[in-house]
Formats: sequence, structure tokens, C-alpha cells
Amino acid sequence: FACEAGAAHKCQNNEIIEELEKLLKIYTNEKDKGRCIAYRKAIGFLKALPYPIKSSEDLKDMPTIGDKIKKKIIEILQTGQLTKVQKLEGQEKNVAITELSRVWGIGPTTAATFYFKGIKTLEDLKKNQHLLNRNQQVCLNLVQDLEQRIPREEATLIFEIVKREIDDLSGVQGLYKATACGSYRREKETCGDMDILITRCDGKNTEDFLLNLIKRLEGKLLTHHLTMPKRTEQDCETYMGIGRVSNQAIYRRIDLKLYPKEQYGCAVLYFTGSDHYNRSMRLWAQKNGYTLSDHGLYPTQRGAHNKKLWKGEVIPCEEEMDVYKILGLKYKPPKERSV
Ligand code: DCP
Ligand code: MG
Ligand code: MN
Repeated sequence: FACEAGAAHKCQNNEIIEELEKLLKIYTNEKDKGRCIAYRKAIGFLKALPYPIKSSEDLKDMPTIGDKIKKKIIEILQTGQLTKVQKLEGQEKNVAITELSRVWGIGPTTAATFYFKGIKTLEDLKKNQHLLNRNQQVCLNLVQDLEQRIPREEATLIFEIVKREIDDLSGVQGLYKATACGSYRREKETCGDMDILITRCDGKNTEDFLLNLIKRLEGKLLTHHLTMPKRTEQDCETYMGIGRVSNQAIYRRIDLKLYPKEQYGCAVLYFTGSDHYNRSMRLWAQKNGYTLSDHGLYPTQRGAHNKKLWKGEVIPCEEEMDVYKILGLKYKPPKERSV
């Protein structure tokens, strides 16, 4: 774990990993679960490996990687690529799925059903708008904007606009607090979208706070709503939408989430990612007798095949640091979690 959750070394096998990830992506689209697990395991292992693989000799004592994937790695070492990737990526169906999945709200499954109706390109989608739901229509029309990454300065501006509105709406400075998570918090130069988490610091009822915040942000930032907040069993609310910082600016995807303060530490941890980092963190929690999610940390007892036998009361974690302390881990700054 110490390795996978962000070792101090630079990744030594990027060429191999990049090519294997192409296959993983295709197998994910095809919902080929067995292969996905095998490839994800192999890739995770290679990411943590502190030295470069140079020949088949280096692969000998690596039970985490299956024989078929080992053969693929050797092919990459010899030719720099995989014929399998060339073949699969070139297949009409996969080309179409990749193309159609550019639209937010169209995943591989939906894309495949479109493909079987003869819809293969964004142009085809435009001619068949009646087959799309409202969100897919909106995102199809904005696809060129939405697939551009957000420069950090603009991301900061978006966050500032949201924070200002939070303060104005709550009336009391500091009653609510917000954290920009995701790739922004990991200090990336650009972000795919904005992931903003909000909590009420005094733990009292938030009533319609998120809904009112969204209303206020209409005209100032938000232009299209994709999903309006709805309170879940766990007392959380999620909003997904689109906005831009001015009438000339590019449209951006913006997520706003409201979590109760006793869940906030786990939520911030989860939405800071990366997804790889989250996976290794969850695994570590499991091995140490806990279950970790965006909603909290629970003591858990597991039996054979990792089956949950007992789940205790949630342990309140208002800060990320609480999670690290309970799990016996040294705090890792977000910047180092991009593995
Ligand atoms: N997340 C996760 N598993 C998923 C999806 C998300 O653990 N299947 C977590 C980790 C991500 C965070 O949520 O870092 C935010 O999701 P994003 O898809 O917005 O990913 P990032 O913000 O990391 O990257 P990007 O710059 O593409 O938005
Ligand atoms: Mg993001
Ligand atoms: Mn997001």
C-alpha cells in the first residue's frame, strides 16, 4: 500500500502502462469484467514498481501479473505498441462508442445501443435528437466546450464565485464552508470539471440551502441544470450542472455537493481522489477492519471471501486528518494523490 498510495518515486513503466490502459479502456467499454480486473491489477502493480521492466527476465517473479498480460508487456517492450490495441481501436463499433461517449450523459452502454441503431457519429446524434433525453441534448450541443479542460485560473474564479454566493446566502461568515476537490485540489494545472463540496459547520439543518444557492448562481455562473439536489438517505445532496464565468467564456461542468459535517472529512477525501488513490485507501481500510466511503468510516468485521459480517456505528470524521489518524496513516497532501 505504501507504494500504491503514492510512492516517492517516479513511475518507471509509463510506456507499458499507457498501452495497457488503452486495452483496459476498451475492455471497460465492453464490460469484460474478468479482463478489467486482471488489467487493473497489473497496471496498479506496475505503477508502484520502483524500477523499469526491460525484459521478460524482470517479469519472472510477479504473480500479480498473469501470463497473457506478461506476453503483452513483452510485445510492448519489443515493438512499442500492441497489435491488439490497433485492431480493437480500429473496429467500427469501438470507434463509434468512443465518439458517442464524448457527450456527457452518454456512457458506453448507451453508446452501444445507439451504434446498433446505426448512429455512429455526433452528426448522426444531431439528426436523431428525439432519441436523446434533455441532458444529452444539452451536452451534445455543448460538447466542444465541455470536453476542454479548465485552466487553473478559471477554476479558481469559478470557486470564488461559488464561495461568495455561499457567504452572502448564509448571512454569517464561516457558517458554511466549501472545498474545491477533484483534480483542482490535487493542484493539477487543468481540471476536467469542478467538484465543490459544502458543509454547514454548526451541524444544524441545512434546509434548502443548496437549492437556494443554485437559484442565486443562475445568471451569475450556472446556465444549465443537469440534476437538481435531492436529499439522500445519508443526508447528502448532489447537484450537477453547467456554467460559465462570463457570456463569452467556455461552458464548464460544475458539481456542487452538500454533506453533513460529520461526513465531511470522508467526502473531501473521496472527491479529492484520484480514483486509483481511493481504491488503495479503501483496500487499506478493509485490511484494518474498516469500511471507507464518501459517507464515512465504519468499523467492520469480515469473514471468508471478505464478506461483511458486522458493520458498526459510523466514526465521525470532520476532517481528512481524522481518517488518516484512525487508519494509522501519515497524512498525504492532495498533490501527491494523483497516482
Ligand atoms: N471518484 C472515484 N471513483 C469514480 C469517480 C470519481 O473515486 N468512479 C472520485 C475521485 C475523483 C473525484 O471523485 O478524483 C472527482 O471525480 P472526477 O471525475 O471529477 O475526477 P477528477 O476531478 O480527479 O479529474 P478531472 O480533472 O477529470 O475532473
Ligand atoms: Mg473533477
Ligand atoms: Mn466531477
